[in-house]
Amino acid sequence: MTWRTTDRRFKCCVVFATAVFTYACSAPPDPRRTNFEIKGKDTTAKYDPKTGRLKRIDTDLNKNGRMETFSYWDGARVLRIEIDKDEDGKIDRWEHYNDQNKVDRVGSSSKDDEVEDTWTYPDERGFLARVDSDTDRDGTVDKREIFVPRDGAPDGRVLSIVELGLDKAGKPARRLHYRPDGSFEKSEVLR
Ligand SMILES: [Ca+2]
Ligand SMILES: [Ca+2]
Ligand SMILES: [Ca+2]
Repeated sequence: MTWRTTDRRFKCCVVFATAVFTYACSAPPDPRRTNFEIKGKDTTAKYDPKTGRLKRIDTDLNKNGRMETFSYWDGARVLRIEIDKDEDGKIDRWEHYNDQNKVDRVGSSSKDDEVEDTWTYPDERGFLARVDSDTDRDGTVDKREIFVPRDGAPDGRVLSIVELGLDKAGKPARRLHYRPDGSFEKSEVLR
């Protein structure tokens, strides 16, 4: 997934996070009385039997009778939200959260086979900042795209740098630079 220019924001995460946080923070029935699972109409919440802490919420967000959104929790902290957007039984979006319950990165699968190989990072304002890819799917990110604000459009983003051949330490073999208008500027060979 590559955007040369984009206005994309991470709005959907915010909407969903608000919905599940509202759920997580409202006082559920005592989970010890419900075998550590509480079923609602569109939501099932599961609790750790040992600690009683919230572990997971399954949600039918679009209310069509099928759960497609699965969030993983440690008490009031959301760790990860997995979403099967097209409801084909395979997860296609992984939202990873930091310790402030904010989106750190969003994972996706380029082959739609439930293997995360692309991660999109927002900046502090929620705009696209970076895309990391594991193009050969060996478990190590090998490509990085960096986006910057577009000239004259503070809410727009444009691709600025592409790093290729990243090693395990994250050092690139090549770096491509793009001008603010999106045109190619130069290529550096780094090793
Ligand atoms: Ca659904
Ligand atoms: Ca799917
Ligand atoms: Ca790789």
